[in-house]
Amino acid sequence: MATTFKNDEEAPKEISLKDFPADFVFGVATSAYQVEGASNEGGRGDSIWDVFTRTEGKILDGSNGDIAVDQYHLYKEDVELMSKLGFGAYRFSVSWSRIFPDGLGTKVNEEGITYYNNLINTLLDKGMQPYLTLYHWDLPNHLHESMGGWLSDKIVKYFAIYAETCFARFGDRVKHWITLNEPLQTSLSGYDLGTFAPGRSEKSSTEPYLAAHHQLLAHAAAVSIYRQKFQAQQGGEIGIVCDCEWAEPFSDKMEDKLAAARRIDFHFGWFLDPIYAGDYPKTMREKLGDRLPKFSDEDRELLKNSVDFLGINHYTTRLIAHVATSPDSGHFYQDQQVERIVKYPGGEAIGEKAASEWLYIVPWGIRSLLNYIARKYHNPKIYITENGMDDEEDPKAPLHEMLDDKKRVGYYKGYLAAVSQAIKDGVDVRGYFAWSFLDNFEWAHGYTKRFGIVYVDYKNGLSRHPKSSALWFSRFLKGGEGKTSEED
Ligand code: GBH
Repeated sequence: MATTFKNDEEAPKEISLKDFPADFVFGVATSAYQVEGASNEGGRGDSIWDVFTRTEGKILDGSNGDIAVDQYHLYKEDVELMSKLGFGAYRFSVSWSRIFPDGLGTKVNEEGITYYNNLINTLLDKGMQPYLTLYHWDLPNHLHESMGGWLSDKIVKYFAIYAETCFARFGDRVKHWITLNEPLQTSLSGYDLGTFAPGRSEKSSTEPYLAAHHQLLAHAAAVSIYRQKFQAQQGGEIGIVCDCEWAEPFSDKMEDKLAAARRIDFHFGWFLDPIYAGDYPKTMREKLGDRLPKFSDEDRELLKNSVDFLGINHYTTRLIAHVATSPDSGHFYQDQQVERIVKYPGGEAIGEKAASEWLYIVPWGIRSLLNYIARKYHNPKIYITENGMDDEEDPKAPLHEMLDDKKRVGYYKGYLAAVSQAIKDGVDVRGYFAWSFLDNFEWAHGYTKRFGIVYVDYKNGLSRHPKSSALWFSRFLKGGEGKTSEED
């Protein structure tokens, strides 16, 4: 059973750089569709998100990523600012349809290559390391329309061509590769709930599992190409990013403990068990039967140990109880028979809520999660590839109010303290990326939620303004104690 750090008394109140190993990486993260914009420039083809955002009712404020925060044109200023704040790394994603506009991989779009070369070179000039995600949800639309995207096994081949092209063109300078961002969300939100592109919920008892299967095979194919053809000369490393909410049993009852374990299996064991051990978790195989695709012996061999590191996106924690019928809609939750709860049995909230309904602030959850992963998967090398919280957009609030993000400063201090505790527990965490560098297009929530440590003024030329949290990071990274008192 999982170790918990609930009611943790040891968690330090203040943290400093000295609480982390000397070579620990601190970075910021974004993704292509959320920040780049320039959707019709540079020879880029449509992705499924371009099409999805045009569908009435899918995006809360009716917006899209056509312009987003225009990083395509503002990348130099952005890199300059990250570096000035003291970050050593930038995790960004490549828009697949900038490299291959129809996804088929027949002809490279050189303008797309040039854009990422410029971005990568600017980072290196500033002494920052690029962490490149190949896929952060923006599938070339043609691959979806013509063959069903992630539902088709043909996608494995097209992803492999795309990945190989990126290794060949960027790998002389990019030493940290991520194949997929949160394959769970592609499966669950894209093919079960229908809240993300491609917005399917027609066959939600089977399609999420099929989409996950093909994502795993595509990941394994890309890793195998990297290892066989590039890794020896280029000397980089490759991994995957999974989103891992922590699941704490609601009570000491055995059925709740089993429910929490099941929840973890369905949430990230779904991807990590195949990647570390070559097959889906037993709980999933038992519950899903024939709805869960099967790996061939060859698949298993390709999948086993197909990562040099594990990227973890972590935001929040839930209490988990066993229920016959889950209150959450979606087949995925019905299949798990769990209820995700935000109040302890006594009625006390698990943590303060951020702006998004799903995001409760529970710093000890990340320490429990990291310890669980270290124990279950033989202490892998880990990067926290996303961590952060959002504020509600308020078009009427004065700028100085929006920049004064005390709650976010508290979030980062709490979570970083818990990460440093996990390192002391023996978990092999090598780096940490704040989500996000900038306010940006928050998927189905459009621009109504702000996750940035840097504010973007949507009404004034998308100008960038560091929030208190960015300034806090800056002092922290320069070896200051990380106290907020100076600006309070
Ligand atoms: C990450 O996903 C993404 O990688 C990143 O692109 C994103 O901007 C960031 O989180 C913040 O959301 O309100 O019912 O629609 C984290 C996992 C999956 C959590 C989708 C929120 C939406 C729930 N996220 N989920 S709902």
